Amino acid sequence: MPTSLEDQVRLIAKDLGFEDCRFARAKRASHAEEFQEWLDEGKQGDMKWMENNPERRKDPSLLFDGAKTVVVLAVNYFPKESSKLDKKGVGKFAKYAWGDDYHNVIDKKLIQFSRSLEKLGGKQKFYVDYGPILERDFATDSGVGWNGKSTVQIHPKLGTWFFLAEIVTSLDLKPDQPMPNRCGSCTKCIDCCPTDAITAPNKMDPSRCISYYTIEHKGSIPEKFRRPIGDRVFGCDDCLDVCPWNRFAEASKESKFAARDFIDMSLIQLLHLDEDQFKILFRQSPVKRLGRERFVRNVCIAIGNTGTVSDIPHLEKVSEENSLMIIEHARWAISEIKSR
Ligand code: B12
Repeated sequence: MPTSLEDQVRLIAKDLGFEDCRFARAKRASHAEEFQEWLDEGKQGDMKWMENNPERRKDPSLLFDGAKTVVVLAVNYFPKESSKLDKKGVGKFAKYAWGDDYHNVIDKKLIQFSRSLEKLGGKQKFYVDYGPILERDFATDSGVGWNGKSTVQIHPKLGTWFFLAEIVTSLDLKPDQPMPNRCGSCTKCIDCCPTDAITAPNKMDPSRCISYYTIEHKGSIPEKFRRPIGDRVFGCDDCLDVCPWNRFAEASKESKFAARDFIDMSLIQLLHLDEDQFKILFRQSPVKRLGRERFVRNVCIAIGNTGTVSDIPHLEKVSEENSLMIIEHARWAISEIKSR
């Protein structure tokens, strides 16, 4: 039987299937100033929601009266189907999006977690990705991992393939020690980025990041980034794939993160999804939030980069649609194929 409050909380996390659970003080984030600079420089781009309530985002003790501890949780999402990459004519989805939407999967566990903490006398707010909290700052403070040069948190056993979630609680839990940074002189994540988005260690510029353009950006994708996007249709894993710490990664036990069939569909099949088919195919997937128009925009780029003349009639068909954005990207793809 666990005796300390901290051990009781860790046991709840383990029972709910979290791979790691560590504690940090709910206080102003150690890198709050860097975040403010990031905002001041407009790095959030189309992610306008990042501008909401910056003071609260920088300091979880402002989330509610009596907030004392950030419980930082790690969730492994490494899909066991990870070998299925690089098939000709098939678009690439970032691995975090191969299965069901992690927000829903993890939220359910956080609700249960919070109820258990209530029984221990705690008041809580919890978040996974969407919340006003600098998740990676508190992950570093708690020692769940260390901040990699790509800004992705690295866990000594899970590598880079884990989601973060936090429960901010009024329970006073003894903070864990941060973990030493073990990147050493390695710069693989910086060197491999096709768009040089990692501008210095621990600094990345979303306005150069393929993940930003294919997931968050709302309009036309600037031409200079289209070729580097290659065959990617949603997100980018390059700075994660090269990380040497991933050699220890094991497949996630969460069946909801298992790869869904769409990761094997051809680019041409994806190009011709109508609105209803898009919604059905990506039901409960993070891709759904992108919407069909932006998804087809991405697929056009991937076909432009990898397709052959036999794909041109398919691109001509979508260029008859009434979305100016789709028409423009389909025409770009046709001209790219013709220029090869
Ligand atoms: C906005 C956002 C994005 C944007 C911007 C990314 C960015 N690097 O800022 C875009 C769309 C590009 C993006 C991409 C991805 N994202 Co994202 N994203 C977020 C979100 C919502 C906010 C991040 C943020 O505040 N950015 C602002 C900058 C200033 O903050 P930051 O990079 O987190 O930087 C801070 C840390 O570096 C911190 N820091 C912490 N420790 C240390 C130590 C030192 C020494 C230093 C100097 C700094 C430092 O200081 C900085 C300033 O506060 C978080 C969820 C959240 N609420 O935190 C998820 C989150 C960061 N994303 C996540 C994921 C999975 C991804 C992708 C891997 C998805 C993909 N495959 O396409 C990529 C990775 C790209 C990358 N290299 O970061 C996970 C990362 C999990 C992990 N293991 O790190 C998060 C935590 C979501 C989650 N709950 O799991 N994302």
